[in-house]
Amino acid sequence: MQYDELMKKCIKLAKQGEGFTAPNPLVGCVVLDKDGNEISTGYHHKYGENHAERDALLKLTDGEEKGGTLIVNLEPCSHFGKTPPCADLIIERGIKTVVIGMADVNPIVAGNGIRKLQKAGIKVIENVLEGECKKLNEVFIKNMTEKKTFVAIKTASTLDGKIAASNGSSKWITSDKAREEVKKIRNRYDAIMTTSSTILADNPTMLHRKKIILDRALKTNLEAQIYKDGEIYLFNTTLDMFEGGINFIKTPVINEKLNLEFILKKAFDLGIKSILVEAGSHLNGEILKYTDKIYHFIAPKITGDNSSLSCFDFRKIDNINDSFNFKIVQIDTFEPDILLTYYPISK
Ligand code: AOF
Ligand code: ZN
Repeated sequence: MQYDELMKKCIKLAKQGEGFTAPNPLVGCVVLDKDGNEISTGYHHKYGENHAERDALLKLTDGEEKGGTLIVNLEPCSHFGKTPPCADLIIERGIKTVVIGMADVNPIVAGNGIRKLQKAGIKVIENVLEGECKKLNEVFIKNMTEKKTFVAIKTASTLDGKIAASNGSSKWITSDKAREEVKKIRNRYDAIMTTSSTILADNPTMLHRKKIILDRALKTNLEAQIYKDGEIYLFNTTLDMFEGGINFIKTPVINEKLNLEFILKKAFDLGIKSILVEAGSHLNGEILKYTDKIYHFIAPKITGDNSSLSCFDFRKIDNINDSFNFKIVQIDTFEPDILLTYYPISK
């Protein structure tokens, strides 16, 4: 209870690194002096740079942290990586209490940081706001524990669950405010993923550093907007080469569709640790079983169109009990639209 607010501050600081720290976690840190006054903050800015604890402690040069408290959302590291162990620096600086949000899931740290601190006589308070800290680093946790890429879907529908009118046009379902939010969501992920169908229907730009495009028969025009920026990974069934700035990746098929398991594994091996899928009904449906999180914008509109697709149209079921089930964890408003954020309950 006592440290909840400070842990929230660590989470907020950590988020400043969003989009830059992968494959490393998001970490923020607050330092208090022996009387409980806040004297420094820090966060992990970018992959390869100082860890949050080091960032905060190196700002202190007069020893005012001696006997103080350090709050951090992830267990301090104990290993020599890109930088020396944070636990050593914390000990060196004479910190008396360390408050941690969650233990590190990285096997080379996993409890060793905590033990190192305790051995040096530091009091360690664990699992403060653990749930929120785990949510903050859900991508890092999945990568480390399952050795798999985190997959999120962003979709936008009308109240009747439609993503397009019958002519296939879906580009402008939601408002400007919702679309601004989509840009922020995109930035949190290493890559976006879309399909030839979406490119052919909407010619979207989808500004991003890395783009995964599923185009089995290479139907899209390489002059389309989407190809104008970012690193491109074009999964298809024929070409396997790097040409014209595009990584063509030859991909096996299952039931005439590109093999998603192959694609996700390939992405992980290429260092793409999180993906935001922005496509239509079919890919959304096919990838649902590999999906960790869904961002679903809903616009207060009803098309009533009985021939247009919904956001996840991919099969026929006879029993509602065969549905995929989710837990809605957040509802935000982007006037006049809403955003539901939900996670699969079991996979
Ligand atoms: C970070 N930032 O603030 C903390 C991390 O590759 P390295 O040497 O930077 O080490 C990365 C590991 O360090 C990471 O997997 C995690 O276990 C631990 N803690 N990492 O990038 C931080 N505290
Ligand atoms: Zn560290």
